[in-house]
Amino acid sequence: MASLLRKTMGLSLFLVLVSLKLSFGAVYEVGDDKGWTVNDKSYYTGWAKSKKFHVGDVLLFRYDKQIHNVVQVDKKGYHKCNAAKPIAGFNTGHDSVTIRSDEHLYFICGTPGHCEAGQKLRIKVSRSKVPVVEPPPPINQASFARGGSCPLLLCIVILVIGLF
Ligand SMILES: [Cu+2]
Repeated sequence: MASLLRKTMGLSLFLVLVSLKLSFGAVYEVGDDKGWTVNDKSYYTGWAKSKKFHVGDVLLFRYDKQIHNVVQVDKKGYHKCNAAKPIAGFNTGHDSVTIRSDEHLYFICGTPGHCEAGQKLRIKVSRSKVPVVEPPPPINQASFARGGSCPLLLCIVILVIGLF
């Protein structure tokens, strides 16, 4: 019974660790030190191209809220610089947007003329973020009563239990 409890606790810990690892995405400050503002026309395109975005990552928009805002729009709104049908709007000057799905995201500034001048951002989200489970370190097989190999998940559970 005690051993079953330990195994269950070990498995729970393992699952918690895996889910924690999955929920921590990267945080990207949009525009880096320039922030969210009017730059040259291709600035944000170039900025986004240099990154690889995944579900769980966070986009941080920093800007002067007296001058700019952030409007999430659809593809058409992005290309036409039209903020009339916003998906979401932000105006605190320090807004975090978490990428929730692998759909592409489009943001523009709602201040007249800013999007046209290049304050627009398209985020292409990479499909399928396969959770990276590091391979367990080599195991001394003598430590296993049965010897031989074991299924990967069982090995990991045994390793986790061994941490207790
Ligand atoms: Cu603006």
